[in-house]
Amino acid sequence: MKIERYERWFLIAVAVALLLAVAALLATIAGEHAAFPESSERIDPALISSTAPFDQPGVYPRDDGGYDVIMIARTWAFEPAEMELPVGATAHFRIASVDVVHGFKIPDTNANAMIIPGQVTELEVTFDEVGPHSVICHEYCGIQHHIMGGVINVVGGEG
Ligand SMILES: [Cu+2]
Repeated sequence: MKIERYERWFLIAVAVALLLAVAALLATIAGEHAAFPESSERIDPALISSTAPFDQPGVYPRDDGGYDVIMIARTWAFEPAEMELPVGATAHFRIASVDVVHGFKIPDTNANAMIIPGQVTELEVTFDEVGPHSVICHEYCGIQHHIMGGVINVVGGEG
């Protein structure tokens, strides 16, 4: 089979572009730690309020300088709904739903996950900007879905 010279160049250019796209994808996964939010464990929604750590939702300092943020999602609120974190801190969120599927989004960060009943959703967010950050449920969860939200106040940065 004869392939014209320009056609061969075009085939090579397309192959190179495809390889570059795959390489960029792999570099993003490896370099930026791109990953789906994981279901780290399963939990019975009926037992959440009596199961550690979800029996005491809140913000807890970790040994590595970050924070564990334990949250419960329910119709139609996050618990805690308001919290404070120092700027530059990495928050390790663990979120569980006691009822239906909820969403968890913090605009302008990498936080964008679903909170599925029966699973614990884990994600990490590093807060680099001082100020209030909205927490939004972006998964329709009932008639009052639009009021479901919270706020993370990122404070500090005196240095
Ligand atoms: Cu909702």
